[in-house]
Amino acid sequence: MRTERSEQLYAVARMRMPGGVSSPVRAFGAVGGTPRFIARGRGAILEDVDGNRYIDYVGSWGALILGHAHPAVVRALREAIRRGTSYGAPTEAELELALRIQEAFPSIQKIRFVNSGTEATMSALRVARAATGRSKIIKFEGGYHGHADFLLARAGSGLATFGLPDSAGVPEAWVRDTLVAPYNDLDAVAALFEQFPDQIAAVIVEPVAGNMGVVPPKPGFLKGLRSLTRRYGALLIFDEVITGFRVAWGGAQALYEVEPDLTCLGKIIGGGLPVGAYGGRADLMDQVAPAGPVYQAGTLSGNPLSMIAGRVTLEQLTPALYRQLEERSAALAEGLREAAEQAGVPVHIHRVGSMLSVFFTERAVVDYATAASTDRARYARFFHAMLERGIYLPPSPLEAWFVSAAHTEAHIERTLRAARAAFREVARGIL
Ligand code: KE4
Repeated sequence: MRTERSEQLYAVARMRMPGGVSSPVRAFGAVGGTPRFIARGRGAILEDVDGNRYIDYVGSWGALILGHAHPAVVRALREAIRRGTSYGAPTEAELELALRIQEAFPSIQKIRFVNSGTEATMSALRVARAATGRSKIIKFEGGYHGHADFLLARAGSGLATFGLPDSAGVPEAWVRDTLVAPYNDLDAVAALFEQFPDQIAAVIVEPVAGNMGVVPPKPGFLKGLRSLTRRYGALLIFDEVITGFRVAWGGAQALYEVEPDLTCLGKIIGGGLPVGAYGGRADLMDQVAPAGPVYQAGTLSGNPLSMIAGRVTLEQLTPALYRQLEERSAALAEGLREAAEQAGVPVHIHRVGSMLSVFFTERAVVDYATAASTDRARYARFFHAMLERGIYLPPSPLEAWFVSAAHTEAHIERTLRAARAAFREVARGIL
């Protein structure tokens, strides 16, 4: 596979941008090799600057549930951009998207749009601290909620990949109120509430963890968080930046029938353009300026292009489409399981809807500690064996694969054919 152009661009990029990328996980740090500079995407296919084509399972980290350059999204944006890109004023487009999100998420009585998942979680936690008058929060080890300083305490995603429990540049004082519990461990959460009974403003959780690889909630875990937070007067915040509209039309809160007080969204609701949102109970959201004393603002918040791309995307998410995503994703996961077994490579494959992960470990994976036991060298070997065969996976064992509406049965079959060969390569490395 020729990669000269990517290599040339990467050499220059590293001189001009930290690590040559705009976000750490893209630098292939966990798998090695040269990140591919992408020239275009269409449907399930990415094409890099050397002309190599790949079936894409990153999907811009989950944002592109319809695949790349969906015709309806492109048409709507082409039309919208003629009217300008941003006015810094209210528009009907943001209201239309708000209404559609609220149809799917009844718990979101009021919503505020921002420009990233980071802003969404940071702001939701500010609301929680204002509404409760409390300072502490609980997050989970391996949970990633964006890069707000006080959340970079044993986060997931890029940080988990690099094993950096905390980031440089974050004063110890700023994470002192950030309590961390193992994911899926209700007893640990109960113990923190007993230790700080009236000091915890909120628990923030990925209702399906996607930043330590995909780790589903154990039965009762989310309902247990709901009852603990109610008992101690804390708020429950679902970070559905990945799971919102991914695992179901109404997100994980619909799938697991647990209603949080606040929800954070991103990715899919922007249709591939910059977006984030937070929302929930009206009494809480009415704390947000200018309705209330919690300040939060943003130049491009609610910009018409993101709003329109998001609305048009949600309009395509029909029950039939979710059935198709379920079928294709189940076929992929089952095929991967069989391929690994045939090659004699021990793996655990986790899937919720159209997000999934392959863990190269014999241990059951239930939290970050067990997810981190996945064999990174084997994943790196598998990643490159798949990349060479035209399959573009997340360049980290602690991220999620995403199946889009554009992935056909033929794409899945081609992926499984590559996986059979890639698992055999991994097996040869084991022997
Ligand atoms: P952004 O600020 O990157 O838009 O969203 C932060 C965020 C918040 N919550 C969850 C559950 C998330 O997964 C994310 C961002 N996800 C990562 C990858 N898993 C984005 C990819 C990257 O960092 O480059």
